[in-house]
Amino acid sequence: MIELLQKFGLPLNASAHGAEIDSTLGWLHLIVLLLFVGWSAFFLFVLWRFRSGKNPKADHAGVKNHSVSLSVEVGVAVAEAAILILLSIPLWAERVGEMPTDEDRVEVRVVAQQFAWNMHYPGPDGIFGQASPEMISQTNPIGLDRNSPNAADDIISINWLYLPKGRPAIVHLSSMDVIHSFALPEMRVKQDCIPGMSIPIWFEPTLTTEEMREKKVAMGAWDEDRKAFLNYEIACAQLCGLGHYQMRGFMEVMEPEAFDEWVEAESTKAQEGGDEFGEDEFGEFE
Ligand SMILES: [Cu+2]
Repeated sequence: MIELLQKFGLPLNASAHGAEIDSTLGWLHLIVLLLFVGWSAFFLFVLWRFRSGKNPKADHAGVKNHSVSLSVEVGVAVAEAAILILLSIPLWAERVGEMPTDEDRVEVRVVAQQFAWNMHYPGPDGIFGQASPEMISQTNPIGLDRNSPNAADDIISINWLYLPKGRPAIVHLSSMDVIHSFALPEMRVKQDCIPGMSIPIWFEPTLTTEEMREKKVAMGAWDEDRKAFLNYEIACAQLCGLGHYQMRGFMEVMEPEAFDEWVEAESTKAQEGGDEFGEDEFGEFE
């Protein structure tokens, strides 16, 4: 079933909880397919049963026995309620309930704006520095106050999210202007970013960017333009303005050791007063 969905464009799964989402998606498609076949058969039956050749005069009384139609309707409602109550709600509750408290979890703030994704890491101390709207400028898109406590080692990046493989990632989503939606197709993650709210989501990447590329090559999908995989992408899944189409970010999933090194290096760079939004950052984005 999942292979079939992949043939129709479902991206490969690269997160720990993704298989559950895919199986729910599979059941959903199966049940909707059954409904489609059932209703189509009923439609054809009605066309034949009430054809004008057999029914030259309209019958204004119509059907008198409703027991068959009632049981079909109840059956459909029960099936749909089962998808919602037994499959979807438990899965959803698991995602939005308790956030993981593992020692090795990674927390990031992602601040959406027209039309970019701003990433804010707490740095090696694990505590976010203060950000305030008054501090926002061309070079400081989230308004981070470098002089506030715990802010000196914070890391900021634009349109590139870096995460380690095999460790839970908690992303705190917010927006600076309108409603955006943070979508990571391979992670089976999609959540609206709403102005005035900080919404946490969490997932655990299971394949590094490099492993995903290798998997795609092994599948023989590399040469087909549509399926070629260069990077995990962040899509804005909510029409958010004229530049909505440009709101495309990237995610790099690294080995945990490489990620720790990256945090160390970027944090040092920030503390030495290096401009995080130097040419290389924009160069990569181009
Ligand atoms: Cu957007």
